[in-house]
Amino acid sequence: MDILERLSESLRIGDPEGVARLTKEAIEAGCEPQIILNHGLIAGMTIIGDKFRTHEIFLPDVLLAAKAMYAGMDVLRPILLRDDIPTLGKVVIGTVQGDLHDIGKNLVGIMLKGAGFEVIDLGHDVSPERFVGEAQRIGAAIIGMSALLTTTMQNMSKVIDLAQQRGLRPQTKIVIGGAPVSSDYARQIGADAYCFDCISAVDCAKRLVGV
Ligand code: B1M
Repeated sequence: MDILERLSESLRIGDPEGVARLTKEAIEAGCEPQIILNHGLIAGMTIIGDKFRTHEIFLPDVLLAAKAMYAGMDVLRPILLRDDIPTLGKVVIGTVQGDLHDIGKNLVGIMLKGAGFEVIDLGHDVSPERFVGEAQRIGAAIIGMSALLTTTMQNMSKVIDLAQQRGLRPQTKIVIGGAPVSSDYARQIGADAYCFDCISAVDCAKRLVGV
């Protein structure tokens, strides 16, 4: 079995030590960090999602897989982050109110930091008031929102409405992402962009700040 398949399997059985060790081994074997992320860690988590949907596994299994995912991200983080580039602008990022899923949002944060953005991560379950208040306080160029639940994605439009009321629009750009959202949804709620993954989020953020 190839190392990335073993990594994905180790994540699926919720083995943080195994995931950390195999992530290091993949790096030492010369694998690109983004390949390790996509074909090892995210691939494993996608299978977990499918099995959870079909009731083959249950919430505690998903939690263990999430812990294992973080063990891999901890190894990759210092490699993906570079501190030798000038700042491209400030991004306030968070998962919307009512939503605890933060793995994808954290990956987006890491990739944006690695590309040179100053990222202010508000965490998960972030209220519209916090998103907008913090963006206003620090003069953010971009507000980035993540949602993984169909029941929480509607909270994105509350943030956009509040940003509009406080006079932050259109100069503060709004980027959204997460499994249930799409470009159509972004258009519908008046966001500036939808990003499919953490790689496209970097290109998208650069385009929005004119780099
Ligand atoms: Co939950 N969960 N979960 N979960 N969970 C999903 C989302 C679900 C699809 C599973 C399923 O049924 N197949 C389902 C949602 C169904 C729906 O709404 N239609 C679901 C459910 C139902 C729930 C609960 C309600 C379960 C329950 O309690 N009965 C509950 C809700 C809790 C809450 O939020 N209030 C719940 C809880 C949890 C855990 C806590 C156990 C755990 C989260 C742990 C954590 O995040 N710290 C968890 C997990 C891990 C998942 C799955 C399995 C994996 C999510 C993940 O981390 N994926 C997920 C199934 C799935 O998505 N396939 C599922 C890996 C991550 C890298 O991908 O987050 O999509 P993702 O991020 C991507 C892109 O979307 C994009 O870039 C990232 C990578 O490149 N992206 C952005 C994301 N945000 C972006 C922002 C951007 C740009 C791009 O710009 C700002």
